[in-house]
Amino acid sequence: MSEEKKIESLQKEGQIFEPDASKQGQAWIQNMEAYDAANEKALNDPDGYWGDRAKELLTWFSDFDSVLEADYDKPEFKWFSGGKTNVSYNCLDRHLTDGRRNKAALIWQGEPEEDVKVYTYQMLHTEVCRFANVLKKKGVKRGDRVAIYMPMIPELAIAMLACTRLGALHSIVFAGFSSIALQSRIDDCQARVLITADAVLRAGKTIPLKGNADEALKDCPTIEQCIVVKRGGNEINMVEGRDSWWHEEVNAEDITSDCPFEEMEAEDPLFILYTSGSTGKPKGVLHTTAGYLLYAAHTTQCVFDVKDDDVYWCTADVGWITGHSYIVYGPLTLGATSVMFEGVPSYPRPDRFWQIVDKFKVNIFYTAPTVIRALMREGEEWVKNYDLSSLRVLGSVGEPINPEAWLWYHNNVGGGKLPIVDTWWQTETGGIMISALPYATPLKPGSATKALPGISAKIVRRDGSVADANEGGHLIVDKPWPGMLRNVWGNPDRYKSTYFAGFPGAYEAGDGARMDDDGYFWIMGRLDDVINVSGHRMGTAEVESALVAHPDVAEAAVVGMPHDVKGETIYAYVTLKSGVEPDDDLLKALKIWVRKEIGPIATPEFIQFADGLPKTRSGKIMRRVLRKIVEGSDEFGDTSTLADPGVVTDLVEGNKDLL
Ligand code: 6R9
Repeated sequence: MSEEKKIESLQKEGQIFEPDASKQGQAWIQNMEAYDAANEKALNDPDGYWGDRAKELLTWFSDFDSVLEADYDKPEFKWFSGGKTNVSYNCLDRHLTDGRRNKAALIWQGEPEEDVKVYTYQMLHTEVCRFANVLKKKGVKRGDRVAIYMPMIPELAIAMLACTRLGALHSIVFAGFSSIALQSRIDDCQARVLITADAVLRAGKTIPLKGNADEALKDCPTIEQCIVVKRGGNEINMVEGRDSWWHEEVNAEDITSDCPFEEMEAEDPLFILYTSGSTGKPKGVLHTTAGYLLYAAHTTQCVFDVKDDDVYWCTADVGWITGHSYIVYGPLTLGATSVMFEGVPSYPRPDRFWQIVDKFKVNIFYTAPTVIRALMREGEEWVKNYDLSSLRVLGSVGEPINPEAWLWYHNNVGGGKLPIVDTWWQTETGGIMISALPYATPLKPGSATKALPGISAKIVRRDGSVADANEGGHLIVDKPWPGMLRNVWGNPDRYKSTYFAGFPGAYEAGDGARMDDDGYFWIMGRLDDVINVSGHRMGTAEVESALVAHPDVAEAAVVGMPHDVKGETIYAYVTLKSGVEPDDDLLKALKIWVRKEIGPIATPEFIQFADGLPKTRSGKIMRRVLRKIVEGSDEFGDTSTLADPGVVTDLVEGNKDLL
């Protein structure tokens, strides 16, 4: 069957990909009976379930007295009260005596091919202790905030773990953010120390970074010290008394000296991470010690089924929550081998990811739909040159994966055999909430499938009543889980109003979703991305999926455009695959295509062909900007997190031509 036909039949019949029978029973949760049993136990006896998991996965210096104290009114959630532990101890020290000290903890692939570093657990422990001693000398102590603004280099993971060793909170700001974004985040959390680098190596270029830090620090009175890693070797400005080189600081430390870890309370703050800024002013999401670490480790185990001799690779940047939980904390708590890659998928050629998979014989590969679509655009020849037979589990995160991209990933990367775990979660949830379990859950392309055991996710109407099957509604979680955020830094009111005010007794995710007749979740995207056409709710993601399923389309973004009669009408921005020229025939064909795929109600009234879409640096389309364009407004709000602000000017021109 041709790929197109297959997609068509998929959407019509809701084709299900059953787990490969010959492999079933191998994963951590072996089949749906085991899932049901775990889920039932976890929902009926959460204290028993999470208490057992906490003892299995973490090492405690003092046992906890209670598993959970929850108060939705305050709101306040305390997990594992009375328990004492330390994150860096769980990620490093205990693996020195459990048979893993010579095992690779981190395999780092630099942007230049020859730049590879491998840190065993022993070596990583040494480096973390050394750097923790540096921080200690600078006066960093329990409860202090340390800002980190670094490229994807090993020192980033070392810095994080060093903070946790001392009980200091890190606040990582993605190195692609501007100085303004950095300044406002440092200002919000009042960090004492900034750790950065001279430059970021990206797509063959040396992009200066320290200059941004200098710019930000002009207006950051709380920062006393700035430690700089040499990565690019470019000329930088060092401020006397404030700035120092990482290598000089570390070399001054005794290579053999240990750094004692702090015994932290379970609920002591662990880190702050500002949400990506695709909506409104960034919020400092606060995670705490034991619950977060447990949840990161637990989900790494059940969703990715990481085995002891696996090579596991999550392609996210550590600057996002995905990198925190699934490059560093989850895998290292389990004693796994985690790959960290400095470069980009498309440089020097669009085969870099597959080359790395082949080179390190990666077993588990976790990436984002935006990456898949970009690589899909380049054609499957790039995948074919490599031996990807080491792969066992494929993952996806960040946005709904449209069936077209799902199938491409499944067929070309997964050889038509591998399960794709489409993982729904958020910065706020700390770890994966809704996902298939590999080799257990029957898969439906485009659906994140079912909530993990113990995660009580529901779709409700505005009044809190549970939505019918296939009825779109608000995604909420009405039982606490260990990885949930504990506050918005410095703003408890916002914590309450954003997450707990909408639906009493539940966490509100802010996403729209529906559940099908089989109890599978279909995430429609942020609720502000839902379009209401003549009273029919429509996920922009659904229309986008349909457009992207067309063979000529590379990417699509759909927004609602105000309409006198219908309330809103659909306006689509479309980028085409290389070599395809836009014309009126294609425009008509696309409208017919969407009409056929979803129904007349979903037909875009306008389709604007564009060279690029406005994306945040994490690859999320900034729909807020697209909506403003169709409203004819030029008040785009904060666009400082856009990867390429120039795209917006082009889109405004294109919009004028069209209307
Ligand atoms: C992990 C991460 C969270 C938002 C979330 C949702 C979207 C993430 C998704 C997904 C559909 C998935 N999202 N994973 N939508 N399917 N598998 O991305 O965290 O950056 O906080 O974004 O991303 O809209 O609410 P974060």
